[in-house]
Amino acid sequence: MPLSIGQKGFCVVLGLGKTGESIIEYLYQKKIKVCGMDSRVSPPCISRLKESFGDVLYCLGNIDDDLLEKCSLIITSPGFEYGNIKKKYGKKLISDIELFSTEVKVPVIAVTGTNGKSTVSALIKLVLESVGFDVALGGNFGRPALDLLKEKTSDYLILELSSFQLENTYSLRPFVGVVTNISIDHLDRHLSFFRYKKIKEKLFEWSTNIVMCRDEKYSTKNYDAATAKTFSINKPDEVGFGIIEKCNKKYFGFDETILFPVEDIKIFGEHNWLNVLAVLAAVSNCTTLDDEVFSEIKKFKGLPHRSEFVSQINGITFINDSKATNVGAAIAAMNSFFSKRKGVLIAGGLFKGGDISQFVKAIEQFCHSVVLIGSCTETIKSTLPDKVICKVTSSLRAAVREAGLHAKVGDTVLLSPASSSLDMFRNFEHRGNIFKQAVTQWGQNG
Ligand code: UMA
Ligand code: ADP
Repeated sequence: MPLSIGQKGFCVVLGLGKTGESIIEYLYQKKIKVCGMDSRVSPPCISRLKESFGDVLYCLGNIDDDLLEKCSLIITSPGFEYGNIKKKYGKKLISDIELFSTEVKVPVIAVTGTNGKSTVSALIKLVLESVGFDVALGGNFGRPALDLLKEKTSDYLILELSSFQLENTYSLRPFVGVVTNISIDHLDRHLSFFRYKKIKEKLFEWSTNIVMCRDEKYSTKNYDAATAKTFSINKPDEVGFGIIEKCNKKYFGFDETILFPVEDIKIFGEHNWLNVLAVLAAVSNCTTLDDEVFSEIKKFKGLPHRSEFVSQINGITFINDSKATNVGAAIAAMNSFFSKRKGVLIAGGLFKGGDISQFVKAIEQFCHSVVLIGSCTETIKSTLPDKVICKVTSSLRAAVREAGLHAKVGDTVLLSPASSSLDMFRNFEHRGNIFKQAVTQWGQNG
């Protein structure tokens, strides 16, 4: 267990992005001496930081080992690749989530998992608000966790947590902990699936009420009927949510109770059924599952860049799933959009590591054509069978034009890259927005 905030000495904050800024503000208000470090010479928020917290020491363009040695605590941003710093100073290295955990008084609903975190977190917030709770949401969702401590009237704080944020966290004890699913991701950072999985599984130990998927291998080991609320794409059971089939119609259900028809929700695909079941299980720890809850879930149209309908042009449907940055997410999207009819997939980018063979198997099953972009095109192309048409383009706009050439009336063109966007775009939102513009342009020109 790392040291607590040094009363004597000073703290070092690694990374001066959104998280770094929130940590500096937090420590500054507590009158703790702090030094902010960033490997960039001019991180985006540096002028704002210097204006608001002028007497903080900023170390830019390099990481000063001498200061790391002398400080009493190092607090890292999730995206900061600390490599040797962790090896050398691991005992005094913590995350912003650890700081948050030592201070928070309000019950926390923590959501982690490989895919579906944002969708589940956003929907939990909407549902709890609809029944009258005051709720704030942050963490990986965008608003740093320490900012949430400013919310003085909240009944619940919802934290979307990435593996990077859970990694140097020790004291978080959520009232509800949701693990949506676990599949291969971020191998570039965690090096092995085992290590990545172990980090996510911390929530099983820490949460008073755990919510998890019965269909996943990880859950069998951690399944504790006494405290767990589980969900499954199959039939519900006495402690679990699931899908009930009656007279050829599917319903969300708990035990033997039918809750509402699956066809009433607006978000698309079986993966979103699982997300809805996770939300039902999570909020059942806070409120009664009644029509008010169900109607909020039915209204939810989903978040941008996640299985987002863009338009239908000349009988071809375009879907923006830019947030699918790993293999598991892209397979879930293909399964949703191409299960009745094969379509055209646009994929590729900066590959984070994952089971390429599963991805290729899904492409073979679901796609008649694939258009590849980004730095991992060769990795994917070399493994594809000849029967799938495969084209490589140098830009996303060209990929949309190429996809348009191969799509037939009635087909869907799906951007679901299975890779991060950082080799060609600022982030997944930038990639999704360029895709949407390219589709509109294609419609006007084609
Ligand atoms: N930096 C260095 N050296 C490095 C790496 C980064 O100095 O080796 C510096 C950068 O120059 C930059 C700062 O560190 O100034 C950036 O820190 P950061 O990448 O942690 O960015 P933040 O702005 O603090 O955003 C982080 C999360 N980013 C990552 O985990 C990469 C945001 O999640 C999160 O919303 C935010 O904190 C608030 O909690 C984004 C994300 O991409 C959405 N998450 C990944 C994902 O969803 O897959 C995990
Ligand atoms: P996260 O915050 O974990 O990245 P999101 O809700 O933003 O999750 O969804 C990201 C992508 O993951 C979506 O674009 C979709 O392709 C896929 N996805 C969403 N929910 C699930 C799920 N339950 N299982 C598998 N894939 C999913």
